[in-house]
Amino acid sequence: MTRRLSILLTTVTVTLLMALATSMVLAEAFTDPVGDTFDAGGSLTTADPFIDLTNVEFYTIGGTLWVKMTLAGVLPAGPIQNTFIEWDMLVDVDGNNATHGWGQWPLIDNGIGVDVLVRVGLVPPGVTDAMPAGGYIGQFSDWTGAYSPRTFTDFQVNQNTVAFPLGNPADRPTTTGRGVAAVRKYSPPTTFQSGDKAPNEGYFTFVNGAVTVVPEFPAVLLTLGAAMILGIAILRRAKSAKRAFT
Ligand SMILES: [Ca+2]
Ligand SMILES: [Ca+2]
Repeated sequence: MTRRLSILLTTVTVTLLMALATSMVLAEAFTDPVGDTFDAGGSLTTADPFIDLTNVEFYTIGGTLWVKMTLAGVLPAGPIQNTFIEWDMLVDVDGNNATHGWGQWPLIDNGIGVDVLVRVGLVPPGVTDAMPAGGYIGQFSDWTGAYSPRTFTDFQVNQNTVAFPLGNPADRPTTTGRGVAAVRKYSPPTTFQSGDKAPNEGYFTFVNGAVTVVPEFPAVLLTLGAAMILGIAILRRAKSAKRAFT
């Protein structure tokens, strides 16, 4: 009985440790579930198909990392009255959760310290003098000095995909750091209505154009793993103590 329990605990622990060891997977394209869009409280909610991420792909053009997001439906052909939508890449440049120019919003950023927001937004008519008719706009924000997002125009919106470069439009360096892809819909433009993100837990890491995903393991699993290791040690000690007295 004790031996069986020990074997079972060992097997489960080894499985858990293997899962932890293999959680960093090198890849360039990452899938996201269909239908996992959420509301401002984080609860599942029905959303427009162009809010629902299904795939996030990374590739390099001229030394700059690009992201291409695939959605469950075709993106709007033009601006929508009283509605703002954005397809975001939230980037933690310094890998430090304590620095976050954009603020903190775990529902969207999964807890990383976001220093840079690169996005393609769909601006409604009549809200900005720079774009009175509304439309798609590319923006890079890093919150250095006065808040003044840099715009860029070489983003691509095509059917159910949106692609854009992650580098600063001023010099377009290769982006390094960590990131989360997100989609947000505000309607009216100041009220979060629905969103999606990828990965759903954890973040992507960028190193010289190579991207990995690091899913953060729930603390309960790590605690369970540690408890099992402790349990095995206690069982083995008890067993050897029993042997010593027989
Ligand atoms: Ca999704
Ligand atoms: Ca998602």
